[in-house]
Parts: sequence; structure tokens; C-alpha cells
Amino acid sequence: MQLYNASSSYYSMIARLALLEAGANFDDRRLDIHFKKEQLSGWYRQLNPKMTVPTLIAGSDIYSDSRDILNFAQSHAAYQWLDSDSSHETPIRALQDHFYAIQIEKITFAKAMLSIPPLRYVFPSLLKKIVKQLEIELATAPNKSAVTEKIKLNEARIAFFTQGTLRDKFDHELQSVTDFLVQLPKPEPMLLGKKLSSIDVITATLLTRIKMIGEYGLIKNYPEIDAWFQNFQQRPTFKNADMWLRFQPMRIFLKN
Ligand SMILES: N[C@@H](CCC(=O)N[C@@H](CS)C(=O)NCC(=O)O)C(=O)O
Repeated sequence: MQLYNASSSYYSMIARLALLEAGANFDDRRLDIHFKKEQLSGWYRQLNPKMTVPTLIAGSDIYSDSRDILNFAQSHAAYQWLDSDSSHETPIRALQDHFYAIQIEKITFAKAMLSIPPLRYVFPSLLKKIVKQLEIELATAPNKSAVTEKIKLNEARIAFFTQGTLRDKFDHELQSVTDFLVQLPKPEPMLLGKKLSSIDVITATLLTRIKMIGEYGLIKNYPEIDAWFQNFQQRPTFKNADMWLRFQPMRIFLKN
């Protein structure tokens, strides 16, 4: 198995942590999504037309979304994860749906722009460059609809970053994190019971990101979830999954 992913990427962290927790062996292939923009390269588009990380190749199967990789990990783990117990299927699916509705990219970038005001100009102008490049490619691209979708996505990102009040939009998006945490039951000792589940994997990734952007204070109303997360960070898988509890700009510049 090969996992194409990026060190700083939130959805890649879900994939890394899920596969490690499932005991799956995989080649960890890191991409430079910031400078070289390898997610936009021709060879990668063949694997993942949406041009996002992560992508997992498992034999002849290709999983090009972190949720699919999470569910692949769950079937690999079989009875070792609580997900294998069908009585948990409905609540797990509902929590996964809620988690995947959180706009983490907006939260992360809005926080960065609020903290470092010049980024309000840097991010939109970088995105405009990508849109221009994709528009040039559109004429000759074999998969025109994928390129059109990517242009639309980047235009939506530019609109979010440039229109309206950033602080209000940030607060609104951050509320969805609180709404997710509120639904979690009291850990005993894992989030949904004795065994680990996919909900532990995604919640650990969410709290990792919330910590990285300096918003971990919102956990103060959830001391049991805080205690669960402190314990979770001690797991070898958490350390091996390269979870970014703090922003590491040098690693981005050094492309590792
Ligand atoms: N729904 C996708 C989202 C993946 C995604 O947005 N990945 C980001 C990094 S966290 C990415 O590849 N960004 C680069 C880009 O959009 O060009 C998933 O869950 O895998």
C-alpha cells in the first residue's frame, strides 16, 4: 500500500493515524503541496482527479478521500475497532457526517489571516495564480470537468478569504467544532466505549488542529474530552502519525 499525503495536511493526518491505528503497513509518500504543488501534477491527477491529498493505493484499489481511507482502515482493523459492531453503525455514521461538515480549511486559514494580517493578501493572490494556471490548462486538459471543479473550489476559497468580515466568518465556522464536541459521550476510556473507533481518530485530528491554531481554550468546557485527548497523545500511533500540534513552517519550507 502507498499513502500519498502531505505532512501539514489535516486530511492526511486522518489517513496516517487511521492506518497506523488499524495496524496497516504502508509506504508513506509525502508530497509538496505548497511550493511544487505536486497535487496538481499530471501523474498525481491520474490517481486523484480532485487533486487533493491524501490518496491511498491498496492493490488495485484507489481511495482518494480521507473518509474512504478511514473506512478502509476500519475494515482492515476489523473487530479491533468498535466500528465493526453493527449496533454502533448509525451513531458513528452521524458523527462522521458531522465531522466532515466542519470547514477546517476555512477555520485554519481564517485564523492565520486574523493573526498575521499580510496573509489576507498573500493567500488570495496565491490562489488567483493557481486559478490562472488551471484556466490555461483547461483548453488541453484531458479531464476538463475535474479542472473546472478545482477552479470553482479555488474561486470559492478566494471569495471566503476576501468577502465579508473574517472574524465573524471564523467565529461562525469555529462554532461547528463546539457543536461536534457537544455530541461526544463521556469517554470510557475511548470516545464510544472500551475499544477505539473511527471517531477517536477523527476527533484526535480535529483537536490536534484546534491546538495548532491556538484555539484549544474551547475545550475547557469539556474536561473529559480534554483528559481523553491528553491520554490519546501518549499513544505511539499518535506520535508516529506526525500529528501537527504546532505549526512547523520550517518543515514546509524544507519540503518535508
Ligand atoms: N475531502 C477530501 C479533502 C482533501 C483536502 O482538501 N486536502 C487538502 C489538504 S488538507 C488539499 O489537498 N489541498 C490542496 C489543494 O486543494 O490544492 C478528503 O477528505 O480527503
